[in-house]
Amino acid sequence: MSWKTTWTKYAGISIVLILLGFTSLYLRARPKVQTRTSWKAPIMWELMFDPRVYDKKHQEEQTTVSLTVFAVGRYLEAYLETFLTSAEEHFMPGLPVTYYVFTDLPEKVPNITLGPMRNLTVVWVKKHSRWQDISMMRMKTISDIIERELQHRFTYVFCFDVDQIFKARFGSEALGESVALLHAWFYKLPKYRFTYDKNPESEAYMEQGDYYYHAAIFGGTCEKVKALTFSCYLSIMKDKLSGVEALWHDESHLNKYFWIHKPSKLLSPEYCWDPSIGDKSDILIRRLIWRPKEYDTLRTR
Ligand code: 5GW
Ligand code: MN
Repeated sequence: MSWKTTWTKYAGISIVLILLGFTSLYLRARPKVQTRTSWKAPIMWELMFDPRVYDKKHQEEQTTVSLTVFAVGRYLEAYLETFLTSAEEHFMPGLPVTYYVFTDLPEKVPNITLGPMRNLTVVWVKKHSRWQDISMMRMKTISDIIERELQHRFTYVFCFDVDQIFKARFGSEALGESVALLHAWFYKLPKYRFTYDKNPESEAYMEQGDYYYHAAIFGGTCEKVKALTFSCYLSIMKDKLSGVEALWHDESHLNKYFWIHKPSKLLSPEYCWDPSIGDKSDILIRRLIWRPKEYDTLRTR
């Protein structure tokens, strides 16, 4: 074999290896949207990844996933069953998943047929009288359950609002150390429109930020999500002592946290889309969609 053939052979092999190294993410697959943050965290859009690569990796690593969801008061009957049955179809297919359902009505949790390697645990929580507290105090409950149970049993924990339904794969490509979701209503807006908390008296106060994140989904390793939820809980309690409440409650605190502690992965609004938004031009797949708010029946107080 001549030096030339040898050289070509090694060059060929190197190129294949380099390509393989990059194939977990094709950052150029979606030229019209941002696919990476300034701190080099990927923003996951359809076509950027091969789901099989991620599934194989996580199956080999024996990744385990927990999902937390709250269904307190009337939200249980309105949303929980469709949330869970659709999650069975689309959330982390092929991986072991345990749902943690937090509710004040444990006996009303529907009996769902679960796939192999999938479990559901119901945890009683008290119903706070103010809806703002129902939403905010999730941070404390999640922090507690990670400390008590999840950190010993699962690699990752993902925390979801219940008023949504899975429509397509929401798979292992979404897993990462610390994962935040771009808010469907804000991802295209200029920064000055972001609804951060602007009251200097609040712990959530911020003048500027990177993105506007949606609190309907966040996740990561147990360690990172524990740090996030505990920090947000402390900020919420400090605000209570100061007699203030952040503009968008837990979401304001979440945005402040992710401004200081940059997430390692971002999910595009394909992972949590509001079908009532007119401009769908960037949305190639709707993995999860918001369900309509039944304000009259659910939010009477
Ligand atoms: C009820 C009235 C107003 C606001 C929240 C609630 C409420 C929320 C409730 O009565 N029971 C309940 O379980 N929640 C949990 O908090 C659900 O998991 C819900 O998805 C989450 C956040 O509340 P959302 O979905 O009404 O908030 P947004 O930000 O989607 O409007
Ligand atoms: Mn919601």
